[in-house]
Amino acid sequence: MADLLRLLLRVAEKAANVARVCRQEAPLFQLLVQEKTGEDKNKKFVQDFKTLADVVIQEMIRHDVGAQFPEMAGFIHGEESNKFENGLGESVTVTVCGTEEETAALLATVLDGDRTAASLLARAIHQDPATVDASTDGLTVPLSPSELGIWIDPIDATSQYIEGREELLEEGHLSPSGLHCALVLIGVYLRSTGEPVMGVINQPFNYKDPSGGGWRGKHFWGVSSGDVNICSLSRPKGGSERGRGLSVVLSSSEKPVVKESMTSLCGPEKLMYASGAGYKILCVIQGLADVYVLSEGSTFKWDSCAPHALLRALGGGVVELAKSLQNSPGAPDHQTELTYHQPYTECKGADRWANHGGLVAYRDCSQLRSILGALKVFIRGSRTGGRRLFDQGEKH
Ligand code: 2IP
Ligand code: CA
Repeated sequence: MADLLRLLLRVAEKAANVARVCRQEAPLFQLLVQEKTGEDKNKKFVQDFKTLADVVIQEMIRHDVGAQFPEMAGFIHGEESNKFENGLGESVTVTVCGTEEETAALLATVLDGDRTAASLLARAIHQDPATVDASTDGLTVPLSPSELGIWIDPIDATSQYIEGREELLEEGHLSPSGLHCALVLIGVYLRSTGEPVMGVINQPFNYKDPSGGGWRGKHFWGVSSGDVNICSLSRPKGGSERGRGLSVVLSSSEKPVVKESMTSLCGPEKLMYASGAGYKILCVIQGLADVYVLSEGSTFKWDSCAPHALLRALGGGVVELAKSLQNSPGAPDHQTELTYHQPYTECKGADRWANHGGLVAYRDCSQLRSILGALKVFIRGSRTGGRRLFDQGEKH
């Protein structure tokens, strides 16, 4: 299945192109940042352009993967539905057509006749990027398409993507917010067990070409299946391995009780905040943070599947926080690893696929244990804090 990996790298690059084009081309950018205005005839659509961009990317990936691997066609899932209603109240199903012209014509019906925007978008969708990652040459992956499913997040950290702040990055430091946090995430899981086995991450806005050529992207990939554990990045040296304290990345909207417990564990200077669920896991993959702790059920399968596969390839993983806190010490970590094949049937809509019990992303099992130990001690010492943290886990 190295062919699947190469295909995913290519479609992720195409997706990154679409994301860049939507910010670069004025007619698309205007739609992207436009706020809904009261009397606007197109108000339903204008409000939803970001969703259209997401749907277009998701459908493009679905189209390309389904064409090469028909066995996977019914198992390619994403955040968005491809049914749209335009400003005239007509329902349109967005798909990628056989030719650029046909796709442009279809998109124009959702864009209420805006042919310029529709053509620009269609051109980006039908462009084939030349990039192939030579590091995948000679790779053999012991998996077959009929046992796999896919989760797509066309653009994670959408709010950062729309806002578009260009942060200056310091070597070895994460980006708390801005365009760097926006990622294309494509994760592959085993239908039978839900284990994440392959992941591709594309960061469309990795650095700006100093000669004025605009933003350039960067991709990361990993495969973790049986004896094969390969990642495009090597395992970073960091954390306890280098004798320095543990560093933790959190969402800025994390609960105070978790912020406090992590501050007491690693000290305020090792506590960082960043936007984007996928980006925070990527920070752990890159060694910019040792762990990412999230106590809320605010992420979904499409946020975590791809980066989870990379962490597994590096010897780490992503566990469900609520389950891990209930586990007895010494129980194997793999029992609480997130899986990707089963919905919460008692929930509706996107919530069926939420990571309800929160999560901890880690590279090193001993660091995971330190985090869980610290959270347990803190919860025992603070009754209300404990109750608040467990609310999430008790729901399921
Ligand atoms: C979001 C996005 C948010 C994240 C949230 C995700 O996905 O990654 O940034 O919240 O969990 O579901 P936070 O930044 O607080 O971690 P999307 O942008 O695709 O809706
Ligand atoms: Ca997301």
